Amino acid sequence: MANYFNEEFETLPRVALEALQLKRLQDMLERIYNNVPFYKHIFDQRKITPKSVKSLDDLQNLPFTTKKDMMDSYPYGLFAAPMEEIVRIHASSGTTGKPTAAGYTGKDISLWAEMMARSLVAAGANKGDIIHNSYGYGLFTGGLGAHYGAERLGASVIPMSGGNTKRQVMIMQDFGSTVLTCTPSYALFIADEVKAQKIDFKNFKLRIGVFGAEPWSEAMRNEIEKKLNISAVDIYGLSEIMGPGVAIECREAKSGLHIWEDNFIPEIVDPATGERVKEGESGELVITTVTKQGMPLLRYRTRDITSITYEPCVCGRTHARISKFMGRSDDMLIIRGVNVFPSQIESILVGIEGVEPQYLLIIDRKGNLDTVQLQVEVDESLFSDEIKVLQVLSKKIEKEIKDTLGVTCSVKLVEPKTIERTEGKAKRVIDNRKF
Ligand code: DLL
Repeated sequence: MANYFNEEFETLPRVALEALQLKRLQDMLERIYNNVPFYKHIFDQRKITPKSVKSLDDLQNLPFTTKKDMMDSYPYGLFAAPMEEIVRIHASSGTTGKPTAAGYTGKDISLWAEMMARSLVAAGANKGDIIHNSYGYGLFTGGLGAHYGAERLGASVIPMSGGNTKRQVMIMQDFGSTVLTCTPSYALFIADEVKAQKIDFKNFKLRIGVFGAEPWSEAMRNEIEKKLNISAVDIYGLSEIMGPGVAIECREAKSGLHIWEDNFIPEIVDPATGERVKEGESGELVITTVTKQGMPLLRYRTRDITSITYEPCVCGRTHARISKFMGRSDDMLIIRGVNVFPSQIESILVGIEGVEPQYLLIIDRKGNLDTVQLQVEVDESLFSDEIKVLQVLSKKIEKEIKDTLGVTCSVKLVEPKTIERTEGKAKRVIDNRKF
């Protein structure tokens, strides 16, 4: 089985990789300075020119691009290529107000397909695979992104999109799907359906899962691998930068996601000060796209919290690895002064027998005090049991959360399958506080 999709670039020695990054960065700066008035304006204001950048280190003196800049330029203000060259437009899922639009030239689409093909191979897939793609097709980049990558690899892609889970299970079994691509929460949803139909994943041909678009813990990986009888890896991406395939775990290490550095220069910064943090320390991921033509972005603040390592990896890829994401800086909840990421709750729940990692956090403010109710689904086997067992279980969850996160919450156990499932990104928090 091939180990790499593009061996030369995936294993480029670091010195060569960094030289390539610098060259591409300098070209990209010229491109945005000459074609995007927004960038010309801030460069002129700060008296910087594309020529000011002589080394990769100089990048940190350049301005950031933020989500707000994208919104202010909505929809096409940051495009660097004329509309004649833009062949596709995607948009972020944006929960409030307008989405952000991203335009791609034909070259960008081709580059994206290669990044996704590299990612699939890193996950362990190859030409002979049948890729069951349950990411949503549409403005969301998941469906089409994974689709083009699978085709570039030369695998057979089944363009399922999300929804109609019964049919998904039938197709998966009948067509002998070997790779599943979807959100991790939807993978668990499919597992529930398989269980409800009293079929066993051991009778399926599925062997690999490529899951992303939302944070998921190591504990959730173990749960998914066990339930679906597969090897599962984490994939990262965002519409503003490209979609799925910006970074991927390799099947050999499953320890950090290789970010394709020949196209994306990553930096990790302190979200409050914007200063770079040390290797291994967590902070906000900032990405500069050095090869994109349609909408190149300079130092884009992703708001995703991770850390980076340049340590060599057993798989032989030389591209740096970012750690599994804690969540987004704007998803971080501050409950009675304590910082909490929903993914930490998930990790705790996966470790407790009798409950499913399906939960909903409801936060209110009574007087000046935050109150938290955590609704958790229990296992079918437990729900029919006597009240006392359920009481003991809720106390146990409350104690684990208090001990691990330092947050007091009241747990409400709910019947199996009562918490709303989505085929896309899971909704885990309802915050009723008014700030
Ligand atoms: O979620 C692109 C994607 C599709 C990635 C399919 C992976 C698989 P957006 O809808 O623009 O794009 O959302 C991007 O989702 O900034 C992160 O906050 C979050 N996200 C994406 N992948 C991961 C991941 C797609 N593996 C936003 N772990 C990003 C944690 C993730 N969060």
